[in-house]
Amino acid sequence: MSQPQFEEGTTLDRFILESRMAHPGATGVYVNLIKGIELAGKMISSRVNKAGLAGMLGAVGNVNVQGEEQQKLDVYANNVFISSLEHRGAACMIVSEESDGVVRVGEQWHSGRYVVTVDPLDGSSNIDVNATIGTIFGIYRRLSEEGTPAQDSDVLRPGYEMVSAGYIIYGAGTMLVLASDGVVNGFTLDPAVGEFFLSHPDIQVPNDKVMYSINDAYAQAWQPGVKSFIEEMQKPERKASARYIGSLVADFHRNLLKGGVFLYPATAKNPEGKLRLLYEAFPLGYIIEAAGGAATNGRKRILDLTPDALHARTPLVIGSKALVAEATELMSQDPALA
Ligand code: P6P
Repeated sequence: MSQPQFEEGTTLDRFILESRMAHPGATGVYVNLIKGIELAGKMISSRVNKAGLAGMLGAVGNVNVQGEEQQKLDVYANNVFISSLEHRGAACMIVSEESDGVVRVGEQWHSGRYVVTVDPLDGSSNIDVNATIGTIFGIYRRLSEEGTPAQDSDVLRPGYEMVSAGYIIYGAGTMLVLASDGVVNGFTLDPAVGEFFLSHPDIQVPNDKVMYSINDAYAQAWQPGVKSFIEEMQKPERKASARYIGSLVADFHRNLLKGGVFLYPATAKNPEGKLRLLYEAFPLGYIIEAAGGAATNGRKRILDLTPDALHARTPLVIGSKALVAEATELMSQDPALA
């Protein structure tokens, strides 16, 4: 669907309101949902930017459902994201990396039309070293009847059934990247004004840049297909470069804008991979395809997968279409680990 043309400087609010006009049956519920996500992004950005001053660095002494040590900002981001959505009548359920089970909104909000999946603060192991981190979200339109309690079946679905996805990246600046109607737009926060402004309209991932992003500390555990791809990338004639920030949102965002491929493959120790399907691979897979790129699990298109559990993991190969295809061709010949 072609979107109305917006000039740079358009606010996110104007963008989502005018995009609604491209949907004759739109009721404003999606606009309401995105405004809730926008508010959460502003609040998390403000807190992240002064974390060192506000005593918000470090761990809380708990581990989350993933068995990962919870950082104070993880907990804050999760609470802010949920509270920004659960009292708006737009979302009926939230699935968060930081919450063991689904978060169903209160009975008075069962009318909510959308289910939101979220990694409230991806890359949180980088918080204490002031590296770029981010919030990743995916949006499904519910299958169950509006006004009734949401069901697990509203969210344990293929990724291609999502209707929108995005992330907020907290780096040198704060950007909200939103994929909707098959188009990816980037909005940069002006903290002095408190508004997101369109800065990257209609993002298309370059297909000519040879850049790869993988944690080669695990090279001894890689399957042959991964080893062959990385060796191919390291041939002088490929003129490749390598970057690995260790924060999925940061590595993804760089590849989205500049081109390249990010890989987090399965190993014998982690046969399902490390990254999460519902709130990491699916939203980023939705975004990259809308930007002209691709995402697989090393064998199949990520968005064709169906999670069997809320916190299901997956191997991930994501970025420029040609590089993803080259890596997947090699990796699909490896013996299955799971
Ligand atoms: P490794 C951060 O902890 C994270 O979940 C992603 O943001 C990142 O891509 C990955 O893990 C890094 O994992 O094993 O390379 O440290």
